[in-house]
Amino acid sequence: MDTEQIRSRLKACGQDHILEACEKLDPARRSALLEQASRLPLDSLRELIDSFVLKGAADEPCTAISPAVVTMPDAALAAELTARGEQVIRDGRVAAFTVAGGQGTRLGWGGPKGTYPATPVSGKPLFRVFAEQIEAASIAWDTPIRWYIMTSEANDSATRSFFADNNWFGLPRTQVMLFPQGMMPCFDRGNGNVLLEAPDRIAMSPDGHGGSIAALHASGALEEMSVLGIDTISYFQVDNPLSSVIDPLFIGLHSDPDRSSGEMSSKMVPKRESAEKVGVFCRVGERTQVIEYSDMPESLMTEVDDDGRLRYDAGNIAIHLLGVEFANRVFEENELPWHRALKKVPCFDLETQSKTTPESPNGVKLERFIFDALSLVSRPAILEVDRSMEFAPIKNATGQDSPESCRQAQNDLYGDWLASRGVDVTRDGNGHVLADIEISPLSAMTSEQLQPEDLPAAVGSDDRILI
Ligand code: UD2
Repeated sequence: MDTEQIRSRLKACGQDHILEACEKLDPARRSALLEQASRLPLDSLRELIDSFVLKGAADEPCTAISPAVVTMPDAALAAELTARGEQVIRDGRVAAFTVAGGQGTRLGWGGPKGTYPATPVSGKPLFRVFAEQIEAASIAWDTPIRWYIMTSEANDSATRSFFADNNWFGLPRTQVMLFPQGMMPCFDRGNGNVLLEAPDRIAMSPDGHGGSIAALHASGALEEMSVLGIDTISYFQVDNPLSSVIDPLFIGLHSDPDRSSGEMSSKMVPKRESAEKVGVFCRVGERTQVIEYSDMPESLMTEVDDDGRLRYDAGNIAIHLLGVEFANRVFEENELPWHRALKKVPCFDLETQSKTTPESPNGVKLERFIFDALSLVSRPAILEVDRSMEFAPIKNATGQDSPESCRQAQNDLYGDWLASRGVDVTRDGNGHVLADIEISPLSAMTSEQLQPEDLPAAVGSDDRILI
């Protein structure tokens, strides 16, 4: 696109202020700004501003809602699905995929979230926790499992350096692929204009974990998967060290044509309480959908059934399986909606020619959410799993979903593993394990795989057990 084309397209979508900004710049900086502007989604920018920036999608009423249909397999079905899933893994059809582009601001950790030390005894970073699971699964099912990691512009180089400094956590370099997600401009919440963060630079932010579909495509990952015969993507967030990265039972359910269309499947846990900050799987009309906690009307959030159980309790723990064919279709149809978040965006004011740091939200960031793809699925499978075994995210600096709560969850889980093998484990009055316990998946992926010679005789209050 030449300069004149960029100028006329910016005008056509009402972004004349960028041209105004250009007038104050020397030629080199002007062309840098125009070049950045040319990479904006100029064809759809006006529509995006009118549909998502100037009015929130959350204004739509929640109608025709009922609870999602959830699968809770009994032991016989679980065994059947696990065997099916193991075959799919063994056939090399599954890849792991971590979304790690978020900024982790709530936790207050300077680096990429995956570098956060997460395990109770050795303080392994989250990335190593997943790498060990991938290595263990590759050995168990005798196939090198590919690991795709989505970063963002802000943390891509720090993430790559971390992997390089840690020798790719012992995985063959060719088994891991990192790629950055896309970026979206930030907008002025008042008039919808694209904001500048400097005289010659547009303010940008990551396009949400739903941007992973476009990023998987742009990076060549989807194409590579097709070439390698991978048809299933095991998607999980970087913040949850209990994620079972390659789960044969879940994969078996997803690939069972009687129970799923094989397009997208998700795990859920019953919500801890009505106000827990997780999205909820619901049926909306004929489709399954996640309604984000901030969009769920209070009356639905707190509704209980005759047994006193929350009617809408299927909490989204952000662990999904995506068919590669389905991901390609979602990319091509490009229909995931944009969600609007009001944020404080430091920006450059053209009138005063100075930088402003807002005290209240002045801007709109647009993000896509991966779970919106569920509504495009004809028969999704939603699997209920046990929170204590699969979900202990590190999100906040303190309190719920913090490093401390995650540490306790790991100690409790691995304490249960040891107890199931006959080890006497000391607990407090609330049943929480008092020692620090850490079991690497390279030693055992399940309690049954623990070797008798690795088991301690007993676990006291102050012990630190590393297996
Ligand atoms: C998410 C879900 C929530 C619940 C919860 C479970 C959303 C909007 N909400 O809440 O319903 O399921 O997780 O833990 O998803 N990420 C990117 N790029 C981005 C934004 C996020 O890679 O542009 C990654 C991020 O690195 C992290 C994950 O997505 O791994 C979740 O992001 P979050 O922390 O913004 O989501 P959260 O905790 O509000």
